[in-house]
Amino acid sequence: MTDQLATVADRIRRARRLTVLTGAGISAASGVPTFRGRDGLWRQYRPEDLATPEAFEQNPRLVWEWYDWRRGGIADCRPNAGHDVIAAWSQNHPQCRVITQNVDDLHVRAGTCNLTRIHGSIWELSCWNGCGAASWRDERVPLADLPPRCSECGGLARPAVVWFGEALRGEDLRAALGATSCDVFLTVGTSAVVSPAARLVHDARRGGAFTAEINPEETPASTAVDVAIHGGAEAILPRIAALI
Ligand code: BV8
Repeated sequence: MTDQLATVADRIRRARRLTVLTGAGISAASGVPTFRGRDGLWRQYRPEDLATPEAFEQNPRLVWEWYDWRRGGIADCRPNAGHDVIAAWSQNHPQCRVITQNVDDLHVRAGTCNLTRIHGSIWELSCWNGCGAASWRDERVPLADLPPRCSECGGLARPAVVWFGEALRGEDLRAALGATSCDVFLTVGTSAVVSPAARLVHDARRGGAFTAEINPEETPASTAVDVAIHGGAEAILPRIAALI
């Protein structure tokens, strides 16, 4: 593994453009449950049954109870050493872009620059009726009212996240696709099963990027990347940073 770390560090040192894609695994060490891990959210609830517009249409209170429960579990979580390394690269590396699938905002709390949250934020809400109100931030746990209301039209508010079956916001998708034009593409802590995020590492590789994965487990991306490092992001990223 030491050779792998040295290779990745050397590539990052020489890279003009660095892109980092993260998934739920980067927040695991912070205590945020992953989606598909042993203690993941999928165990207690089936997110593909709840994180959808259909589920919200049918039972907004149940979906909000699930999000309120998740928000309560995330509220006291803090960025870990993996978030901090990525934040430092985003601040110091000339062209470092960070694309996250996570909605926990731990990259935001870590001070990450050039960050695109392609699935939105669990701390932001928007109007379900689409009355035109801009999305707003509400970090109260628990929320005062379930389901919360839009302050503009009084209608239902929804979590400002991208649900399964919903399109990503245009500007986020463009930013993510643009970030695949890079010299080094790191995919960190994602099971690489949710599209379009799972496609990005392949787009980067086709564009000539050096690609590396950091994950304790094998994923569908492991055989496609140049280097697959088996380990936790909170341990591996500081070791790579120390070699740059
Ligand atoms: C779209 C926000 C098109 C909500 C999320 C069949 C039916 C219906 C849809 C589809 C289908 N087949 C494909 C689709 C498309 C679908 C999809 O990909 N589904 C999957 C399940 C097959 N995608 C979509 O619907 C997307 N939209 O395609 O739009 C379109 C176009 C026009 C018009 C309409 C539609 C939207 C997808 C966004 C869904 N929203 N989140 C919420 O959070 O409540 S996705 C959700 O999964 C999270 O954002 C999460 O980040 C994401 C991906 O999961 P991971 O991050 O990878 O997490 P996971 O637990 O899976 O893995 C964790 C990894 O970490 C593991 O590998 C583990 O080993 C590793 N790990 C653990 N510890 C560590 C670690 N790694 C490093 N260090 C550690 N310490």
